[in-house]
Amino acid sequence: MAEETIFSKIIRREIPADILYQDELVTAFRDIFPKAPLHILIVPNHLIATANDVKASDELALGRMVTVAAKLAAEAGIAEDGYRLIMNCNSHGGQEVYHIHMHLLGGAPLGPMLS
Ligand code: DGP
Repeated sequence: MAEETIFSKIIRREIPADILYQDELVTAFRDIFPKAPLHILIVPNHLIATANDVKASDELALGRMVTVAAKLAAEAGIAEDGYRLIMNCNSHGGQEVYHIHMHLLGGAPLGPMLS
């Protein structure tokens, strides 16, 4: 059983975060250490630790994460120029918070992915 992280407290609004979107499946909030002019995290409301733990029953929430990312990118005016969606998995992927999340990064040219 995965342990809750700080993201569960953000989702339940027990600690402060700049929440931009929330529905019954997902929550989106600004990353506290932004790596781009726009850096938003989109997370499922229920705890899934990593991409390795995703089950078929999670597909609705995971799909919603993408549609919400696109909606927030459009609202921020960066959809046409483009943006990057990233999900890190485990240590080699650079995952630090073990509540699966999608990074939405944009607002400037981001350069090649693996530079
Ligand atoms: P990752 O390395 O993929 O696990 O990214 C975790 C991100 O979470 C990292 O960019 C910083 C962000 N983060 C960590 N703690 C907090 C927090 O308490 N609040 C917010 N808004 N972001 C956080």
